[in-house]
Amino acid sequence: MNQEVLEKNLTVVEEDICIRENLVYERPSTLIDIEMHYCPGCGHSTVHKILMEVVQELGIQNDTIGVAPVGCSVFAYHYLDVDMQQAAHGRACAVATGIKRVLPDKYVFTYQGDGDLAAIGTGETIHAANRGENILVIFINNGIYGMTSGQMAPTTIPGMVTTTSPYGRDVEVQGHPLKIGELLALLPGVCYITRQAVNSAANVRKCKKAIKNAFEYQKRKLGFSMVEIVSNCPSNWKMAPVESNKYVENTMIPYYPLGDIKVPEVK
Ligand SMILES: Cc1ncc(C[n+]2csc(CCOP(=O)(O)OP(=O)(O)O)c2C)c(N)n1
Ligand code: SF4
Ligand SMILES: [Mg+2]
Repeated sequence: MNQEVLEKNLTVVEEDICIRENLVYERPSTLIDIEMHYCPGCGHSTVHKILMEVVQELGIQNDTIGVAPVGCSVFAYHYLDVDMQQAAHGRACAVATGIKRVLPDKYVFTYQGDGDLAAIGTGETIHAANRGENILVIFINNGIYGMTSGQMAPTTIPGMVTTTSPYGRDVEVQGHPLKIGELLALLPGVCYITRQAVNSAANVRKCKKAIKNAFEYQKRKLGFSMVEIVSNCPSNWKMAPVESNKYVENTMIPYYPLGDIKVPEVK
């Protein structure tokens, strides 16, 4: 209990208001109370929290099924208190397709990194989107293979240093980064594509709203949705968390502009 509550002789209701006013962090009941394995300042943990806040606020915990990837978020099922299925590397959209087709009334989402979704899983992602599978893809774009210690990903931006592009990504040699959001938006089966970020409080709020929209579109059976989240990897970027969030703002977002790329025709 904080000092203000202890010092004042408050009624139970006043005490509750006082505690809430001073509240800066609250774990949603849908997020398991266990220490996460993510590096300090990593965007994965922020996204886990807002994703589970949305599930809690929509009251869909018992009707939601997530598919975990291979990547740093491989253990997402330890934290997200909904039914979860582990997919092989890159295959989350295929697994989610099967789950959704068998259980069409459930809310089904995948949670995937850029190596998982945009490299080994490009085929599964594009075909699920093209078929208009009524699933939500949460796509964490940190421009790197985090789990395997920082190799170049298809999303690594030009000039970005990784262990396999030590002089910075050279588009003449390694090609241009894949803008998966813009690519998928071209497909008729796709209902909603938005690019968000979690590097600032304002962006976290917008990102949460986008995830909520996507679940609502899924409820209305509008088709494939993807919320791409431009995120950080302080460890492999070799930056402190605050510096990595500045890099997201100043270097990643100019390349991957935020906002809706495709929205349903009938909102
Ligand atoms: C079939 C297969 N190929 C390669 C790997 C090695 N591998 C594990 S995670 C990963 C990439 C992870 O990067 P990303 O999906 O961007 O997730 P992040 O760790 O950055 O969140 C790779 C290549 C594997 N586990 N299985
Ligand atoms: S290696 Fe990078 S992506 Fe993985 S948990 Fe650490 S900071 Fe996050
Ligand atoms: Mg990654």
